[in-house]
Amino acid sequence: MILTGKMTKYEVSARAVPRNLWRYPLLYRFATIGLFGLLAAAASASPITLSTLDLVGTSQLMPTTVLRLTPNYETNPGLNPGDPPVGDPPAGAAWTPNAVNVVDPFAVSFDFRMSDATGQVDPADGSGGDGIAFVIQNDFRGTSAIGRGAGGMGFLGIFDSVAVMFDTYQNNYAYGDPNGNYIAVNTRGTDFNVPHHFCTGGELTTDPLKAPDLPGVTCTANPSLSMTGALSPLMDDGNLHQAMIVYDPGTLTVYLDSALVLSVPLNLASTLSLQNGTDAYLGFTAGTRFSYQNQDIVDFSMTPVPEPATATGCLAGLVFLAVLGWKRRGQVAVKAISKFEK
Ligand SMILES: [Ca+2]
Ligand SMILES: [Ca+2]
Repeated sequence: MILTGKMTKYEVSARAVPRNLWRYPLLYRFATIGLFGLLAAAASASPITLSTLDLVGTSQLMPTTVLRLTPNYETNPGLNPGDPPVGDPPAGAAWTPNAVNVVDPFAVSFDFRMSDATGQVDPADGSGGDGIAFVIQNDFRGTSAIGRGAGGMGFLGIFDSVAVMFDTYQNNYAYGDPNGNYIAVNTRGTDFNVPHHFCTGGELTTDPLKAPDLPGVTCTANPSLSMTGALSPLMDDGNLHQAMIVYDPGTLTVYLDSALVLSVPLNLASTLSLQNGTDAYLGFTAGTRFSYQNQDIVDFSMTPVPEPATATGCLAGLVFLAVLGWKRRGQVAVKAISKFEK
């Protein structure tokens, strides 16, 4: 249920357990308790109020409780594209005020909207850039962390982080973007993160013969764990899109509009340096420059996922309940037939 669609919120209370439960056989009691345990775990889906996030750079909370990571600098009155308010190129970030456990299984879900795409044309997908990233980080700046805008998407330069990039602008040889509408998962462990995908000849580039984008920065592995091909439709088409990211230690899986688009090997506990060995900040970054768009987060929630052993126990309970129900119906039917035969 958690892996394939929107998170469902259940209302579960002790009163929901049948009052006459204890009259039933022992196995039935365990199966029932297992089922309600599963429902209770699902009920702990926690919406994260956008107004509680710590905002950095161009991020602002709109009156309609939309988190705007970057505005479109070209079409918003009062904003001068040549003079963005924070840095150049512009970048925005927003973080949970406290670090949260990221070593146990969890799922995050958010809706995003990238609208009013104008400006410099990306041959791969038209105007509009540069995209939004979901970031897990324990940077030394904490909730003040922010990286470079434009193709840096607001996370280039954030240390000790993993970024899930929803990239809407194809950058050149330096970054190696496959197209102008794809998703990738990037990390350089505890070093600062980058949107570059390849490490070629010890440099972060796809073409070592050209001047490096980050002179003096060396690498030993590709920053991208994996990336998709061109997605459809365009993520910056102005419509609301739902993203879900599921972490099970060893694997990070990304869903877009309920479709599985990427699954990468990742162990956060060994990849990052975490607070108390367990905690990091969660949040979003975005960047823009010359190719403009509003980049918004509309809602955000986090759900602990039951441990596999618990989930298996609950599943066994559900199967047992189904078998019990089938047998019970059979007995009722037999009794009913016997009644008529008398
Ligand atoms: Ca675009
Ligand atoms: Ca890009």
